[in-house]
Amino acid sequence: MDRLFQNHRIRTRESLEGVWDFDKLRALSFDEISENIDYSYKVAVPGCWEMHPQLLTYRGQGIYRRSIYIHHPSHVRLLFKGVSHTAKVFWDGQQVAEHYNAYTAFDTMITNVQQGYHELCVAVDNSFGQHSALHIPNDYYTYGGIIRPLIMEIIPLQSCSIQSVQFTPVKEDWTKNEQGHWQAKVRIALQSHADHTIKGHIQFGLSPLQQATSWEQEVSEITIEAGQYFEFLHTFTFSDIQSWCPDHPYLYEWQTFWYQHESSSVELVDDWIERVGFRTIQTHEEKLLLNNEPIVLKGFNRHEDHPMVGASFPIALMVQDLDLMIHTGANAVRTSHYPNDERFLDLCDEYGILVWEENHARGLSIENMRHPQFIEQCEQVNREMVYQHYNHPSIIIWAILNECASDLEEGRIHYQRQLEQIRNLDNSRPLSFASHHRENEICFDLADIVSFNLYPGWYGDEDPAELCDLARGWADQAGGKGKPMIMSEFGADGFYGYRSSTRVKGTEERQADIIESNLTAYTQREYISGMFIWQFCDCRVTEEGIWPMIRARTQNNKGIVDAYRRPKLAYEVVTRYFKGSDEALNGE
Ligand code: ADA
Repeated sequence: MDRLFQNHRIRTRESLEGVWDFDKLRALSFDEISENIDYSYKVAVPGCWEMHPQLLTYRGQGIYRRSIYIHHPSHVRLLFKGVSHTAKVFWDGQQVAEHYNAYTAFDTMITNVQQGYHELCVAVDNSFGQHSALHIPNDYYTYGGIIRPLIMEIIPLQSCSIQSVQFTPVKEDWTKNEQGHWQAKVRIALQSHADHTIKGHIQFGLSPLQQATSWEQEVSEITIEAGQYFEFLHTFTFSDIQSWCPDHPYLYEWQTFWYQHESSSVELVDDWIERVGFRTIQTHEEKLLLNNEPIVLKGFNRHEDHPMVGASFPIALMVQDLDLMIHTGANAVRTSHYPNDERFLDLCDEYGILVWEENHARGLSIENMRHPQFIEQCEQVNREMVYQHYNHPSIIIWAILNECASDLEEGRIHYQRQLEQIRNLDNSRPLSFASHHRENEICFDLADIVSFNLYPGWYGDEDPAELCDLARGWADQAGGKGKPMIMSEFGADGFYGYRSSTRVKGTEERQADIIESNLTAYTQREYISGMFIWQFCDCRVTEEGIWPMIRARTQNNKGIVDAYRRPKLAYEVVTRYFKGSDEALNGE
C-alpha cells in the first residue's frame, strides 16, 4: 500500500502492485501503443525497469499493461505515487492522464466504469531531451518505470468524495501554557460525482494512535450541487494535547468522515484519515525553533537509491536506512534532491526525524533554467510537493533549486517566484535553498534560512572552521543577517574497502578525516542550526553527460555507507559527533 497506516477505512482501495506486461516503445503516441506490441517482458510494479536483467541501462519509452476487473458500475480513481519520469495513462485505449516528474504523485478519475474487465496501460518515458527540464543527466540516476505504489479506488456513482484534507497545527502564544490549547486550521475539499444535488454532513475526530476518539465535532447541513467542488475551512481548539518533537514523536489521527443524507437515511460514504502531530517551526534571531525551543539539525542528505531496487524502495529498505541514520544519533534528513516516497515521510513522522524536503532540481545552470518547460515543470512540482506532503509533522523546511543560478539576476527571478509560490501554499514552514555560490550568492534575502553547500577538505584545502565563519559573513552581507544558517552539504569521496595508511583522497580514512574536521567546526559554532553530511549512501549517477568521467564506478561515492549500506570508517566518526560524546565535543 501507499501509506504506513490505514488512511481510509470506508473508501474501497486496492493496490495494483504485481507483475505487469511490459515492452519497449519508440514513442509515447497512442498509435504505437495500440499496434504491434508484443509485451515481451514482465516487470514488477512498483519497480524500476532497470531491475530486469535485459533492461539494466535502458533509457527510453516503455509500456506497461494489465487487466482489471470492476465488480459493479462505479467511478474509478487511479492514484500513482510516482512514475519516472513521464507517464501517459490509457484506460480501455483512451488516454486519461499525463504527468511529468518522477517524484510527485498524480491521480485520475475514470467516470461511469461498467462491470467487467478493463485494460490499463501506462506509457512511461525516462529519456532526456526537450520535454524534460528537471530530469537531465545528473549526479544521481533517473530510473524508468512505475517506481512508487499505484492504488485503485472505487468511488460510488452518486456520491461526493473527500478530495483533500489540510491540517495546520497552531500555537499562538508559547508563553501562556505548556500542554493545552493547541489549535488546528483545517481545510477540507469535497468533490461531487453525482448528477443531482447532494446533502450531507462532515464529522471530524481526533484520537491518539490506537486509542478511542478523544474529540469529535460535526459540520451539519452541507449542500453540494451536481458535479461541484466544495471547500470547508475552520480553526478548531483542543485541550490536553501532547506535542510532537524528535524525542517524543507523538502522533494523532485526524479523521474526516463524509455522511450523505438520502430521503430518510444517513449513510457513511467516504473517509480520509491523516496522521498529524502538533508542533510549530519558526525562525528567530539566527535560531530555528521547534516548539519555541532552539534546535540543531544533525543528519544526512539521502538519495532514494539502492542497487537492489533502484529508486523503488520497499519499506524494509527505508526502515534500514532510518535505523542506520538513527544509530548515529542523527535527528534530520534532507531529501536531496526531490520529494520522497510518502511512506518514508510516514516513517519520519513516526520515528521523530526532522525533514528538509525540497523540490526537484539539482545543479541547473542559467541555460538549463531557460528551458521552455522549466517554469511550468517547477511550479507543478512545488504545488504537488506541498499539497501532497503538507500534513507531515516531520517536514519542517521546504526548499527549492539546489545549486542553481542564484548568483545571477536572471536566476533570482525564479528563486523569488518559486519561494513566493510555496509561501502562498504554506506559510507555516520556513523556506530555504542550498547554495554553493559563496560570496556571489544574491538570493539569501528571499529565504528564511541561509544554507551552504561547501566541501572544505575535498574540493578545496580550506579549513572548515575558517570557511564556515567566512560563510556566515557572506550570508550577513547578502541579506541573510539574523537568519539561521545550515551547512546543507559537506563531505568527501570514500571508496568502500579502499583503506590505506597514506590516507590519500578516496581512502575511507581520508573521508573520515574530512568529515571529522567539518563536524568539529560546525558542532562548535553557536550560529549553526543544522548540518547535513553529503551523503548517506553512495548512489548511481547517469552515464550521459560528464558524470562517468568525474565519478568513479559511475557512482557518487561520498556515502558514509556504500550503496549496499555497508558502513565505511566515517560512519563511526559521525556517530561520535552526532551522539555528542565528550570526546567529540572537545574536538579530540
Ligand atoms: C553538490 C550537489 C550534490 C552532489 C555533490 C558532490 O553539492 O548538490 O548533488 O553532486 O555536490 O558530490 O559534489
